[in-house]
Amino acid sequence: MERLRPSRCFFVVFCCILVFFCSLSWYNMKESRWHLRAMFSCDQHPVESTISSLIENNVRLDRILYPKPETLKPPRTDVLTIAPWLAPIIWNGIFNSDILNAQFHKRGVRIGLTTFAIKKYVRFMKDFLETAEKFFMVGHKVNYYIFTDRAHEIPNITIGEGRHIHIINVTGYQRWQDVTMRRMQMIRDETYSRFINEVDYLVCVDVDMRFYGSVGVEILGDVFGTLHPGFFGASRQQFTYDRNPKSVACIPVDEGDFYYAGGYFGGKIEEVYKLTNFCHSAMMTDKAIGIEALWHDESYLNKYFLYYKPTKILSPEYVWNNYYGSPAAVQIKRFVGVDKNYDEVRFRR
Ligand code: 5GW
Ligand code: MN
Repeated sequence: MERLRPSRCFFVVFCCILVFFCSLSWYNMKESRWHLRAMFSCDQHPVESTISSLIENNVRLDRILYPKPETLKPPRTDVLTIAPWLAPIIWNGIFNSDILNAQFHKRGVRIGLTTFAIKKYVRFMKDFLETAEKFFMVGHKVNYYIFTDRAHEIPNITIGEGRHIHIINVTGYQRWQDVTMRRMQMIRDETYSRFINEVDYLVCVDVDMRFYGSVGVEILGDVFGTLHPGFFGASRQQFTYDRNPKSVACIPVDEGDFYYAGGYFGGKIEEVYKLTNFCHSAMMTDKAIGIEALWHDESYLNKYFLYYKPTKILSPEYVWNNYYGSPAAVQIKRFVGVDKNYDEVRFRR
């Protein structure tokens, strides 16, 4: 019998070892398919890309001096400052504007303020804009979006640097209920076609208002609503939600967190799209069976916020009305309803 040549012997041993390692690594690969997939599906390691962008942008670390937050001494104990779903409720005294401004400036945030001045409501525009220039998002990039059917009556006001007024021509609806309710549809449509390219956040407010105090980036968040000044101390039963089970806006008496004001909401563009799209669609569903919720757009907004909780909640400081007096909890009235001469401004209500 011919003896196995040493070279052939080595070859056989080599093959055995190769087969062993191949099967071992195949087994490992099978166990960690996700790992392989992750390796091939990521173009770039996320941490590496973040770090390289940090280096490129030469990030500055600015020193800011301010009093230390005191864990055992909350700044406000007279009001609720956080909802059970961990959304902060913004009251005077609980935030530091210097810290917030510094954070938002670094991001170069762009803010859109939408309002409607249809028919006789153009008369509120001058005070609204003049006071907004003094108090609304001072030092930030602001676009005013004014929906109106009387563009030529919008006053010419000098606007600060980085701020612009944009007029959006719309036709006014005959019924006043439609004037207020169709705001949801118009904001939704402009959000989709325009706002998404121009701003990061939207703040959507009534026009029959005036700013008296600072309204800054503390209000910004994914999606925010505002506590109605007439109901922040009220019980569920007292909330004027729509109670008609046939309406999409219906909220049963054993549900509800807060009563939110129809005249002040906002958030990131995508969230405002979702909110306004829900409210408009719900209104159309009701309209098809001949119903309209008790407080119009406000009722649908309250229904939305019951199931899609706002991530930030503004205290009534942000939508006050002087016929609610001056309760101790409201230390600043930042944005206040202007007295309307009901017969003159409104035709019927
Ligand atoms: C007119 C008559 C009755 C109700 C609303 C209007 C109306 C509202 C109008 O003719 N033109 C107009 O632009 N609006 C817009 O809808 C304004 O932006 C106004 O701030 C918003 C909501 O209507 P308000 O302010 O009369 O509603 P409340 O609940 O603040 O009294
Ligand atoms: Mn109003």
